Amino acid sequence: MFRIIRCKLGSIRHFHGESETCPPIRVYVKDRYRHFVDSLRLTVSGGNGGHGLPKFGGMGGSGGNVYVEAADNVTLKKLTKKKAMASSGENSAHYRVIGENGSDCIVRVPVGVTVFDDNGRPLGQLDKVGDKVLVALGGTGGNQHNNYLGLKGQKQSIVLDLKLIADAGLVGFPNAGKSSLLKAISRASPKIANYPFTTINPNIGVMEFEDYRQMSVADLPGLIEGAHNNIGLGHKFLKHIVRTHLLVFVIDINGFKYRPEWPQRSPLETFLLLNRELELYDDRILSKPAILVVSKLDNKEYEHKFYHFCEQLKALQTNGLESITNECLKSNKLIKFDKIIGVCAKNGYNIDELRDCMRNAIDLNCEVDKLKSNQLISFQSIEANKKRRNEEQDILLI
Ligand SMILES: Nc1nc2c(ncn2[C@@H]2O[C@H](COP(=O)(O)OP(=O)(O)OP(=O)(O)O)[C@@H](O)[C@H]2O)c(=O)[nH]1
Ligand SMILES: [Mg+2]
Repeated sequence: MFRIIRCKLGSIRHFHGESETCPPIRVYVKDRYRHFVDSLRLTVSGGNGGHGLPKFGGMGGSGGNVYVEAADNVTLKKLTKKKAMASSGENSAHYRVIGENGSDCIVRVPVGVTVFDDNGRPLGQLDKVGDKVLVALGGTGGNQHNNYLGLKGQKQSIVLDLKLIADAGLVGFPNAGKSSLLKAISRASPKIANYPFTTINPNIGVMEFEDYRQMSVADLPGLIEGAHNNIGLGHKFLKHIVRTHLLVFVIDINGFKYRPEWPQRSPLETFLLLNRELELYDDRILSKPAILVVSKLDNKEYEHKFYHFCEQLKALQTNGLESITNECLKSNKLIKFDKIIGVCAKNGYNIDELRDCMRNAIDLNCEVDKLKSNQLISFQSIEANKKRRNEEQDILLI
């Protein structure tokens, strides 16, 4: 009988009985290398300027510059080299009096990267393919102004910080059904399992519609009570939702319980805890457009639970946060949902409605964000858009 043993370096040994029958075969163990990199430090050096030739008044070539450019199909993880260096300019010589310039070095990074210098000052933001930032200038070639001595290229340490740019971000506690939802609404196939922190790195799925409109959705690792104290995976991945147009809160209709010794939280308590964790990370997130998805509504029995939860939320909106007595659940501000929808990822219940609802919300908010950034519309028209959104704000009941 064959036994397969996973060895230290991802190799697999086949054993037949006690004796080894073949040498180890190295195979790629996917999970082992699945490490998501969203921040990286890099040393960049511009090329040195070439020396001039005083005898002939010859000028050295300038050193190349280093640029960081946004491109498709690259990840920060692929940037294995920690240094990026442009080439130096050519010295002036009797056979070529004007030296050639050094070639530029281009560091290709994924879209969504912000480049910072060593002091944390932003040098540029790369939001679309082709966006480019100059991070190190090449030295000037030697000429009569610098005594024919080529200057050194600029050298500095930069930080590349990636914030995924997805249209919508799924946030919720572990096991809420975020990845199952991503699978149901898009073609993504994330890992799904019945234990907390199945997702340890963000997954991106693309929702496609009949008119070829595409929208990206990010499934983030689950947050838990106390994430602000770095419990669980902490707030590490929350930076990725800061730039999404829509937040999708996913709450399990059965509530949440992280460990047997922890209290069982009702859906309302789960919502309040999630709200609190987001507020503790950055309270501006709570002003973002959001919808609430109540998951795992497998059958009619859950209907009354869902209605009850909606009633509780309505009461909370009317009575305000003062009505909450438990200090652990308190926040200063409550997120406002554009829609509340009950779904079941397992049997596809309300999934198409959710897709439509997300699309409408994203389209509306993309429009507002675009106009805001281009400053094409006046404050009044932004307010009009907001008003329109508020008017549309109704509860979609099953
Ligand atoms: N009954 C039922 N179970 C579901 C449904 N959706 C997801 N589940 C189950 O809930 C468990 C957790 O699902 P995931 O999609 O992995 O949850 P998650 O929120 O991504 O969890 P983390 O990655 O740990 O944060 C799995 O066992 C799923 O099969 C549903 O609609 N009905
Ligand atoms: Mg998951």
